[in-house]
Amino acid sequence: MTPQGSVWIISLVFIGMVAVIFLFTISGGGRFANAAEKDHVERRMELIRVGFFSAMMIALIFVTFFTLVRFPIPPQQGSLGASQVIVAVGRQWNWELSSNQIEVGKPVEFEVTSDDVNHGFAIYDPEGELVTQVQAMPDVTNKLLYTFTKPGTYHVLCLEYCGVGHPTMRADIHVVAAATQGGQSK
Ligand SMILES: [Cu+2]
Repeated sequence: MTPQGSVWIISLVFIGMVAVIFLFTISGGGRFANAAEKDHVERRMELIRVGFFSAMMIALIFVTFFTLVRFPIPPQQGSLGASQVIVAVGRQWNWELSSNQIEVGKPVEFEVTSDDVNHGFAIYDPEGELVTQVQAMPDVTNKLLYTFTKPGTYHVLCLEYCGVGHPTMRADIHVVAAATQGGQSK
């Protein structure tokens, strides 16, 4: 389901729940035989309201927890343990990559920085869809961890306007089948 679809369903469910409370309140109001009955009904209504909103909060916590997408930026301190590491430096106006060969199916750690101004390090797949990105900043190394799942020629583009040569900031990354070493890989 698309994120928009999920948001629609969640919104409609909660709108429905609030509507039920309104209808319940309206239908129960303004007809008490005496003060004791009014107190009794009001206490019952309060219990129902508290229970209802508690249930809503608990449901919301569960829905939120189980629909959260893992934050795509890995820990920035220490090693990420990836077998492939590529240092990427952005500058006006090109990308310098320590390697442009990546083995498919194995995590690769990008260590991204800039020589001059802020750039946006973005990797697009062969169909032109953005697969991952991180900011390239001077004096800072941002780590990006990504596992390519299909081979092909990927393109690195700059996502942050950085001067007249910005559209020419382009590099290719070749994602290839895993090398066979000692017959272990297949
Ligand atoms: Cu740039």
